[in-house]
Amino acid sequence: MKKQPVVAVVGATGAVGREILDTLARRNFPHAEIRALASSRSAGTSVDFGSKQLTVQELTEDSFTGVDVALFSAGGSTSEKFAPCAVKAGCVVVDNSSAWRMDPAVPLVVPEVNPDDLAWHKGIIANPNCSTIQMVVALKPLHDAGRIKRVIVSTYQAVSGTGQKAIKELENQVRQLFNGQEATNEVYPHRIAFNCLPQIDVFLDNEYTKEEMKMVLETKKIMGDDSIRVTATTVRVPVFYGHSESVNIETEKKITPKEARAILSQAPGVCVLDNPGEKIYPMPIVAAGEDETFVGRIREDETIANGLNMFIVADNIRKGAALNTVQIAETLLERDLLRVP
Ligand code: NAP
Ligand code: 3JN
Repeated sequence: MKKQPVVAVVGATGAVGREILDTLARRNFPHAEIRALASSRSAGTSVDFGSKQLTVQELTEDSFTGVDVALFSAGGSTSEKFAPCAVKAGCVVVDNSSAWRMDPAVPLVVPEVNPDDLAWHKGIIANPNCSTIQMVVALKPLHDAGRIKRVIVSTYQAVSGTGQKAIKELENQVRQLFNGQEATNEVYPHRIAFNCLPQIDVFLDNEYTKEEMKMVLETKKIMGDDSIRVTATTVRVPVFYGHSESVNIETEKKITPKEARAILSQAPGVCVLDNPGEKIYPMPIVAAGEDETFVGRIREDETIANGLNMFIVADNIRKGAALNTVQIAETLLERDLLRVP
């Protein structure tokens, strides 16, 4: 593509959509026009794009005329309905929802891990779940070094992963409790302030949540290795920005903690923060507002021959959603793949 692309942001008023606009502006994404789209509820309002303001337009089937790339973050049902319209109009879609992630005809991409999968896109590229993204950014270089056989992950996920309403719910509950009032909840099934909820998304027939199964299935697809066994427990915690993960891996070939630190220090998108003596390790307050995936507390799992434990933290709205989406669009542009085959 020689001309500068016309870009549409679908869900531009949401937590992820606003961060996509900020990321496009911050990284000087080449563009002839940026179109901010959302539902009729917010049509006519404005959103920030760098120092400019964009007027939000209502998303309709005709919104994609003349658009080269559309970055979707307006939920799965919106993606299911409108992504095919966009592709029909000749627009490449990068979709943040789970609607297309496990479709065998749709690449599921983390640019640091499997950028070559972009080559076989047919118009839609799926952005993985935030918890999966930060885990595979850290695990891929270790898989390449020693082949990961099994992953056990427990997450500590921020409320921003649920969107604007959940951010407000935590704020309100903290205010209510400090004022001696009862905390009210609408978004989550229980109080989130000063609590942890071992439920993210709905429960499935196998007693795992949908979020847990997203981590299991998406990890295998992105790493291109169905034989990796993954089991997950996903937990919502009263943190605003930054998902944390306790990750245990078993590898075929031994990797010592020192070797893991050296490998991860060279890995794209990873920042090793691992100096326990100085109380240096990843935390949400370190990762919030940053692009990198932070890894620390790297240590041997002494219960098995080839095991490692680590703690992985990233900004779920940045690397977990907006940044990864924009990096996909940047890679499509660099590789001249910004067209529907
Ligand atoms: P949010 O803050 O609630 O924002 C939702 C956005 O979607 C708003 O812009 C909203 O527009 C728009 N929208 C909703 N229904 C629409 C419709 N029928 N037509 C057009 N626009 C519509 O949620 P969020 O946190 O930004 O998340 C949005 C979606 O992104 C999620 O549902 C999920 O699929 C995806 N997501 C992915 C990850 C990840 O792990 N990669 C993380 C978070 C979110 P209005 O202002 O007009 O209501
Ligand atoms: O809860 C989180 O921390 C991440 C949430 C992601 C999310 C929220 C609503 C719908 C998703 C997702 O990306 O998997 C979806 C969805 O299924 O599209």
